[in-house]
Amino acid sequence: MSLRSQQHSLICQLAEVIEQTWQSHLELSPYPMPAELGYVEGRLEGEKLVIENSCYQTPQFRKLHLELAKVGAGLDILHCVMFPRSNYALPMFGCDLVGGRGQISAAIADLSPLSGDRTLPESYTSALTALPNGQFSQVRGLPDWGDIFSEFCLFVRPAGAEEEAQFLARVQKYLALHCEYAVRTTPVAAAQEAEIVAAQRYYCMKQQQNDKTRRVLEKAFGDEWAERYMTTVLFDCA
Ligand code: 18B
Repeated sequence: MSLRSQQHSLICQLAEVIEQTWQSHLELSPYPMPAELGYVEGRLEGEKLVIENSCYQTPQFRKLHLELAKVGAGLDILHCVMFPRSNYALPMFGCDLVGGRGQISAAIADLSPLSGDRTLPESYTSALTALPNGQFSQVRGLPDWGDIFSEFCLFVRPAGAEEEAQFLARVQKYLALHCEYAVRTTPVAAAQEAEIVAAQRYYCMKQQQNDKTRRVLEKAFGDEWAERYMTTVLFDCA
């Protein structure tokens, strides 16, 4: 990927970790992404925005999406979501890194529950509780729409290389745990799928309310394009 080498080192490292974990644990096939959305460049007002998408699907996941974006010289973004198929009762892995010029301002990662009662499977709760608590000096508060996230949601501004390494290590564990669980999971009965679909809809509807993401896309591509991108590429419903 051409963007990757130009981005903040934590973004490059996390992109590597995500792809390696997917490749080593899951059975990847290509995901049919509209050709015009694989690599996108925009510039309306303000600076140039470049987006690179890589997408896969697997027996358990309808879409694995890793996106790298660069706005001008100063803003680097990594966005990743693993969307389970509607017949798999799995949480939603999501992660967002925003920063540039040497500093990541927002590092977010979560395994978000998609069950009707909005709780994680017991094996996630016990594995995540057992992880060592990171030492982060700047923990950030979730926005109003953030009720989709679990109690294990990590949202920090990592201060320095040591905290960046801790963030990376923790996300690597979230990913490995999630992939290992996913491949052991059997599909649910058809009658349960509606609940999973509804929970994914709710998750996507909330994420679409992130005005910080929307504004970046609107400034480069316009309001209509941003709306279409947020609802069909970033957070499409099952
Ligand atoms: N996101 N993020 O993915 N976002 O996509 N992101 C920001 O320092 C983009 C996800 C999340 O405090 C910011 O404040 C763009 C996923 C949360 O109000 C910017 C793209 C998750 C916040 C962007 C992108 C997620 C946040 C402000 C498309 C979680 C804090 C940075 C490539 C699983 C929101 C800052 C708040 C912030 C931009 C979370 C600029 C353009 C999957 C919670």
